[in-house]
Amino acid sequence: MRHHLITGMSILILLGGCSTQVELIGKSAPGVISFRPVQGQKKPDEPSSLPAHLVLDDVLFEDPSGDSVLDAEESGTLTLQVRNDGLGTGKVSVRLTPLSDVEHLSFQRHTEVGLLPVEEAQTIRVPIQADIDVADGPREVRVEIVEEYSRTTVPFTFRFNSHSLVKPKFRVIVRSYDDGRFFKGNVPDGRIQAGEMVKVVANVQNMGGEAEAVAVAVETKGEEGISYARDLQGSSENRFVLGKLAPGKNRDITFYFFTTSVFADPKVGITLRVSEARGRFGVEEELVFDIGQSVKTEDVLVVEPGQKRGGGVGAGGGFGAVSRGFADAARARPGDNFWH
Ligand SMILES: [Ca+2]
Ligand SMILES: [Ca+2]
Repeated sequence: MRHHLITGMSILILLGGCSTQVELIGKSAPGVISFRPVQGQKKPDEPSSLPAHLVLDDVLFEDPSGDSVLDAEESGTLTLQVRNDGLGTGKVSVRLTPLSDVEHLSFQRHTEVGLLPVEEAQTIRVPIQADIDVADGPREVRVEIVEEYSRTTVPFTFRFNSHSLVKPKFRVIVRSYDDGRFFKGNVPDGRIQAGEMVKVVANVQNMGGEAEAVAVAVETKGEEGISYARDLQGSSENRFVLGKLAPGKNRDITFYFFTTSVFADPKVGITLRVSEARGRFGVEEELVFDIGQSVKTEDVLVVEPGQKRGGGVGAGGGFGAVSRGFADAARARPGDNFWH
């Protein structure tokens, strides 16, 4: 049974100043020991016999829109290029500690990276997400690349800006209408009379930020004496799918309404309900057609493209700025402010 006690143990053999680690393997018969070189590989969490030394070669922040600002609903990536120029394998993790308000931002506070052998580099990616309710503001996060065996850290302050959502804002107008001869009962005088069939070209314009899955439902709210038709074939389909509506873009929708000849109300109200993918920026607008009157039509407004907000990764954005203090930082030890 004696051999079982040494099976799996490690022996450090010093060869002319170089160290080679070997590991006993198998269940050798008593008195016979077989071994093979481990070639730098160690069991997990087994500290290296020589110290690692981590160097932060590069820091990069990327975001989907490419403006280096973390916009609402974006997921950016903080990329760290770490190299071990020490003498032993390092065990690497990354710790992020908020130094500013990080409400509506989410990121892993601690990420295990794993073992980093001597002379090897590792790219570490830390996702940072901003949800829909994130506010405008500068943000600061303390980033520590930790070498777990020696408990040394490479710390720096990562600064970036977050921007709140530019909300979609819909404008609904009557662009044009027609009480013409397509229906023989019409009096084509530009005024709305009871008993007429009116063709309406309504327009939905996005005056705000990006909108997806935009749809419009046209409703007469079941009011008696008013009927809706999508076309002159009599389709009752009242939902118009507009899809993506970029800032400043607009789309026409065309539909018809008609009233009975005994329609007594002073006005016809048609409700347009605009919805979008996020489910919270839709609008409901009533288009009003006064009986006996002509209808006020409006033009689509020209929307200036929104001023692109600057900011970037802020003061700490450039790697030059971020890299200040690396040399000192790398020597930080437990008990220093760098740790915990
Ligand atoms: Ca962005
Ligand atoms: Ca008329």
